[in-house]
Amino acid sequence: MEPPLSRRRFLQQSALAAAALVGTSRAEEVELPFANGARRLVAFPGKRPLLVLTHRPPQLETPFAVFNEGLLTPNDAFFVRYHLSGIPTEIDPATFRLEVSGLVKTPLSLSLAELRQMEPVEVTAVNQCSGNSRGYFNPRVNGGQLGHGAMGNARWKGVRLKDVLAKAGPAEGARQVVCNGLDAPVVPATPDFVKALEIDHALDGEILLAYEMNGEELPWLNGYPLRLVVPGYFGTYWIKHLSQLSVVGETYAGFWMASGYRIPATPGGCAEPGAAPGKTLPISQFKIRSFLTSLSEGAQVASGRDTLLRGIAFDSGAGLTEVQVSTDGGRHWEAAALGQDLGKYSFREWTLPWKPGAPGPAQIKCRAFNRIGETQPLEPLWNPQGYQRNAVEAVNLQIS
Ligand SMILES: Nc1nc2c(c(=O)[nH]1)N[C@H]1C(S)=C(S)[C@@H](COP(=O)(O)O)O[C@H]1N2
Ligand SMILES: [Mo]
Repeated sequence: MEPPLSRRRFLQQSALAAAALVGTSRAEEVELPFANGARRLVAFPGKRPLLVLTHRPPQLETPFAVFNEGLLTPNDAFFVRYHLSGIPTEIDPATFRLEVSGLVKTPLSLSLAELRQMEPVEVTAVNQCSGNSRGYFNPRVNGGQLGHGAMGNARWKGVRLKDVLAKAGPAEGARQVVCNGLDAPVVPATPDFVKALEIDHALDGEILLAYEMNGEELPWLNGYPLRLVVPGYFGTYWIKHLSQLSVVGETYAGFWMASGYRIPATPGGCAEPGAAPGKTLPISQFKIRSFLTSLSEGAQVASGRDTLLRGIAFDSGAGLTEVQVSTDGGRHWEAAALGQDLGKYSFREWTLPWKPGAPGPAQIKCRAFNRIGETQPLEPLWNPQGYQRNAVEAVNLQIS
């Protein structure tokens, strides 16, 4: 371990070149279950081999089996999403500053040491990309063809955004907080990745500026040295390498708010394939989801042998009430047992004992329910960007 206040460097060129080389020669491959689903497993700096969607910028997906190993996703297995190839490659934690400006009484320039002196807070929360599971959309849509691995659950430690904003003192007329990180476009035509939070949301005390993840400093590719954690909200708001907060008096109109990451303003955020685009809204909170993790597509199970089905569920923080499981493709449903509660924004484990019947094919499905009456649709909803899939997923097994 380097001392905490020395310069940190991400050996991008050499490491990415090495990764690319591995990618073309001996890397393992996995096949996601949709067209063009072949993915190389490549280890980027600080990461174990993950499914590569793109090298530059790094877009890496977690192998699904990791979700069966524990409720917290290990840092070296946590997915990675960037939009811009200009990711920071060198950051000096001694000179790094978070600037807070705009409609505030006292503009701030905070060092990491100053942030660490503020009251620390921890939350266990799922980070999930809006496009998680996009590869399953039918009709297919543009964008990264992700399996179910663009999500992860971690214990985040940092300071409340609310406390940082209170130090600056939002002025009259404050409407949004505009958030930017150290990454930048490589050509001026590409809009910088900047997101905005409504002021009430920013001040509700739930959002963190995190400097630790699962008890360690943030991995480089997950936003070292500081990132936003926006519990219950899609990953697009979880700005990495966070360096600027600006309080504004209007609705911020940057590309990634006004054009990107928007969903149809319809119930469920869905649309008919081919329909003319209508009114849209910025994507916001997760839809409720659940997955079987203990058995994967095509697995063999023994007829008559006691088997424990296990999986995970999560929602946007409303509170899970039940997970139901079907072992006959959706005809009958049974309530699973819910595991330890790590907090309302965390993955929750579910288990159900099962004795597979006569040899032949079997299909397992699961669906979660929460306190506000949300559940998962049996048939997938569609939208043109391939966002927020939460349909009941089916896993086909062979009983032998
Ligand atoms: N600075 C910066 N932060 C970012 C992004 C980005 O491109 N740049 N992508 C966002 C998106 S869309 C997602 S899904 C999450 C992914 O977080 P992770 O890479 O730590 O898994 O980061 C968010 N924060
Ligand atoms: Mo994302």
